[in-house]
Amino acid sequence: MADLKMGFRWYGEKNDPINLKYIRQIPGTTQVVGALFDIPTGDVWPKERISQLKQQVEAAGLKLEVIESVNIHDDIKTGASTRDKYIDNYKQTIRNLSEYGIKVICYNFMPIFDWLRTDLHFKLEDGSTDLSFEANKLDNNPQKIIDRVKNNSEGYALPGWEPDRLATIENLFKSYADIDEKKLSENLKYFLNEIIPICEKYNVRMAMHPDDPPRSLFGLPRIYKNREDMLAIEKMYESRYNGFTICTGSLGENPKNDVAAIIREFVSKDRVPFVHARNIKFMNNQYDFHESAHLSSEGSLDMYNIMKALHECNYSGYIRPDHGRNIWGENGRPGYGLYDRALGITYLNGLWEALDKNRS
Ligand code: DNO
Ligand code: MN
Repeated sequence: MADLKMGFRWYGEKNDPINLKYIRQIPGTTQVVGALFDIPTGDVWPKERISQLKQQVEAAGLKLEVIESVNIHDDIKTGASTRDKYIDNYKQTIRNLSEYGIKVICYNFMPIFDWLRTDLHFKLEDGSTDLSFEANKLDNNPQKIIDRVKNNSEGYALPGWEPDRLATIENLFKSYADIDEKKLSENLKYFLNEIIPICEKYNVRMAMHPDDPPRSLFGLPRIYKNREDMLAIEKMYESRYNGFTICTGSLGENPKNDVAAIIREFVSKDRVPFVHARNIKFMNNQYDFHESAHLSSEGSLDMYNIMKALHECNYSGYIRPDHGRNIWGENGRPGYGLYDRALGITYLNGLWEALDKNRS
């Protein structure tokens, strides 16, 4: 039987209201997916800090083997003359993480900002809230978003749009003026050529996260949107250490992506060390969506089919529920509360047990 290594993303003692003890109480959960969120992008992660995080997690009876994310400095993405310095730092971070037993690093190659939503408190019929994306609510003028974040109307800043980053965002947009998909891909290839040999030596697998949503926004290039992009990325460096995070939600946000087929193809090639499982529901047109509970019947993705694809490939890697709704009055960090992600885990484990028993 293939064993899932089930994990739960945790933002750290200072930034996450969820106690590690509670994560330990979610049945079938053994891993914490963690990061050092206060280390500026581009800096080396110090050993003492990694060691401290690991000790905390282990003291709670859990394991720390997956980091999400070690973010990539924009100078690497734009191919600026300073990129080598940041790549050297990245290599040192890989070595440091390996010393503490880290096996997988999740990262993304999205310009300027991470995943993007237009509402962090989208109301569902049952009174719970979740994240949503509606194209017509996204002003394609980044300045308007900057103003919105400055007024802090969201309560929480969108990732990548944190208030302390706003001053630099305008300059960052300028630095991408000449960067199209081709150039961004060349810069990814340059980065992978440098770091994958280090990953091989230190046994740390890279797992690139899809662009979310999987299409260009604000005219910025996006290079991990679909199967074709994955084929191009895997060819950039042929190694199982050059891998993918398959995020069912992010890829599923384009109805043309057949997530189960993508899983079958890339898991069987051993290019998938990490999976994010979540469901989304299309609305308005086929490209707007809100996130939903994990259950197939609650969203547009067939989560049974997705888990079945993993099971057929004997997937034995790391997986975590991705985002969850805000339920039961928790009022947690949008997308990252305790309760709905715990329900997600229980559901995913239930599907897995049934798949296992059905086979044997
Ligand atoms: C969205 C989330 C992302 C993800 C980062 C990885 O689906 O999983 O926040 O963690 O993009 O770098
Ligand atoms: Mn994800």
